[in-house]
Amino acid sequence: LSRFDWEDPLRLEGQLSEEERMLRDAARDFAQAELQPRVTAAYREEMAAPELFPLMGAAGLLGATLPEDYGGLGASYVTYGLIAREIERVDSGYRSMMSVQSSLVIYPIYAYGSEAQRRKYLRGLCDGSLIGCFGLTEPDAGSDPGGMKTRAEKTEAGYRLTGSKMWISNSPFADVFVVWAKSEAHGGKIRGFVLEKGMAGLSAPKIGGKLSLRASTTGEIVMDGVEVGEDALLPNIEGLKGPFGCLNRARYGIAWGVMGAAEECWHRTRQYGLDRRQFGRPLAQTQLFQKKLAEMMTEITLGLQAALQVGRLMDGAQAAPEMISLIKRNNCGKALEIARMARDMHGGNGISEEFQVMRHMVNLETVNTYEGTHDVHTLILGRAQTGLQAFF
Ligand code: TGC
Ligand code: FAD
Repeated sequence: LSRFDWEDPLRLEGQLSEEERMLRDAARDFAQAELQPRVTAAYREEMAAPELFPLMGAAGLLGATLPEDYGGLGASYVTYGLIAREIERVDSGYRSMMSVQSSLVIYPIYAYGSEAQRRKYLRGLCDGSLIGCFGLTEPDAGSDPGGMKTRAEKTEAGYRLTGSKMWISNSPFADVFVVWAKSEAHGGKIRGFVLEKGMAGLSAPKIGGKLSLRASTTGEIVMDGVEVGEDALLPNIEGLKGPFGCLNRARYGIAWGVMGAAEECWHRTRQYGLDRRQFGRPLAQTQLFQKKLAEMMTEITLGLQAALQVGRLMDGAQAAPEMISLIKRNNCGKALEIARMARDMHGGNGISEEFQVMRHMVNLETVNTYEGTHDVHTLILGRAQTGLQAFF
């Protein structure tokens, strides 16, 4: 039998290709060099950070799975997950900026857009010279996006959009807005539209007072009769499966990302327990402390292994949405538990920004809620095995 590596108990490393490891290392170097030094102040001051997009773009972190022809790297979904893990090791808000851009803006324009839309937006979104946002949620339609009120009315030249979106990552500084609306010209079906900053009637006020995900900027999207041409419509999708197709990818990335945040909490806590002495011995030499470290190691190892399996299935076009619900739900829930334990195990220092763990804990409250709440994914998994709809 061979040696046990506590940092990689089931040898994830050996299951990655050379290219995946290389891109993962580049993402880690970027995150540690560019993001880690700024995150404590950015979180405290709730700083907007649009300047990070070109930096992430130059590092190849935006739209990594997109073909090279359109500005991506042609990377695997496993690589995309590894990137999310490295960014979220620093902060869930920074991973949010990346995953909205990659999965919720670049992906729908590529998958559902016309060739002209792809050529117009994708390169800029991949290099970070354009910032995107995704408007699905509304003040009265969160878990139930089918209840949205935003409407697209047909005009002579195209459409007029009216409605408002709530809790939209990146919207206050976005250049490109992918928004979903019920279109009367398409029998009231949900359709996607690409709007641009500066259009008459379009505004995106910032939402203040967030106690979580403070390093990511969140806003509304207000559409007060925004007139667009036919060329703003995403032509190749209709119905809720349009936004859900994007959410599948973002939720998958989140399942990896939260494991990065959890690993950071785990590693910091282990070190803290080795350094901090009480009752004449290191905290790490107590049974309760070791039990909690064992829980952390176990859940993270299983969560990463599950995310890798779903990633391999995605790369082979074999993944089902319920698999993604399973890992999004479980990994977020476990990461949140781990961050709460880490906060507790740091004692008083655990509430200090310097020790980082409480920021992760508070961020993970958001991540457990967005992209389908923990309970919404519970109901998706309940429906999958009973055939019974329990949402309403
Ligand atoms: P339901 O009847 O289940 O489905 C309606 C249509 O959609 C299709 N569909 C999917 N297609 C692809 N992938 C999926 N995961 C799909 N889920 C459903 C389905 O086949 C059907 O198609 P068709 O052709 O038959 O019409 O829809 P429902 O209205 O009963 O919805 C149920 C529910 C609760 C599961 C769903 O609405 C849901 O997932 N709610 C959660 C909403 C959510 O996740 N919002 C996220 C907003 S974006 C965000 O949070 C970004 S955070 C920033 C960041 O990522 O960092
Ligand atoms: P609600 O749907 O009102 O849910 C409230 C509670 O009720 C939850 O616990 C939920 O699980 C529970 N619940 C709901 N329905 C049921 C049911 N049928 N049975 C049992 N329990 C139920 N959205 C976007 O479109 N784009 C973005 O970029 C984006 N970014 C976000 C960034 C942040 C910081 C946050 C906080 C949110 C963001 N969201 C975004 C919105 C997010 O997706 C929604 O907040 C989420 O889907 C939940 O919707 P809600 O807030 O309306 O909660």
